[in-house]
Amino acid sequence: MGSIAPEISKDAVEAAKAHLKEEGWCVIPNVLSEERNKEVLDRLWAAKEASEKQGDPTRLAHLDPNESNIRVFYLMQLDVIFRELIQHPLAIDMVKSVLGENFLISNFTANIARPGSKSMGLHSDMSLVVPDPWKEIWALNVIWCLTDVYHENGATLYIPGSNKIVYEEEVPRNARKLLRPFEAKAGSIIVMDGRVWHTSGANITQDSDRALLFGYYTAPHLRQQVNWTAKLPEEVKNELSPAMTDWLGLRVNANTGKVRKLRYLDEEFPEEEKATS
Ligand SMILES: O=C(O)CCC(=O)C(=O)O
Repeated sequence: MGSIAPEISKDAVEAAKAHLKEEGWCVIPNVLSEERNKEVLDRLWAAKEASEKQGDPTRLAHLDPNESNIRVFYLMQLDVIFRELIQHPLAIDMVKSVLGENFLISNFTANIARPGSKSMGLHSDMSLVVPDPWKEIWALNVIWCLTDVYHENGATLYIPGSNKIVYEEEVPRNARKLLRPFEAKAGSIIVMDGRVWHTSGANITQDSDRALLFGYYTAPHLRQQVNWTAKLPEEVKNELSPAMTDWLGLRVNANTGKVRKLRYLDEEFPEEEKATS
């Protein structure tokens, strides 16, 4: 395999990992060229049409307060370009730096916040898939910025320091006042620890879309948000690499021996020790 991201220095990647570890997030600019970014954005709009055509809605009223948010839920089923992005070497390197070698791809979705869109519910991504306490990072998002992202066009809003929240009751009652935008240029990725409390911002511009893709990766003992075995067509499954087959949880075995390695009783607790205890 070539270098992880030729256009980004090793030092910049290491600095980003350190920031992610401490603050719960980092921004890495220039991951996609202008040309590639435009291609992905164009294909996102095509995926939106394809999603609606096959009966998967692009608006969910329980998620977003009005029709100005466009959601595309099954990106990896819709276009190979999204299967390429979800396994981008830099994204995978960031994921492994937090979750280790074993992880699953839980979901890969888009949220285009068009002018007039408003905030969804405040949440951390871990709080959606596992109850508290959240003592370890078992999930993270790699967010692809397909447009410039800034406060006025609905940048994701997060609570600084909320990656340290362990119990739901610690979420501050004045959360609204604490929210800050993740701002980044088109072509950047934002990596967000699954414990960070956040929401989508309101897009108060007249004519500027905010398009983000959310690649959601989790520890292998957490059930994925999508059952990819059911959702991916056979021809797509057949062309996946062995690594993608693992990451999508498509093999027969699922949650086996990923957290604790079993050792025979006689090896771990030999008879002599049993007799003396
Ligand atoms: O669109 C955003 O800024 C946030 C979306 C989000 O957090 C979600 O869909 O879970």
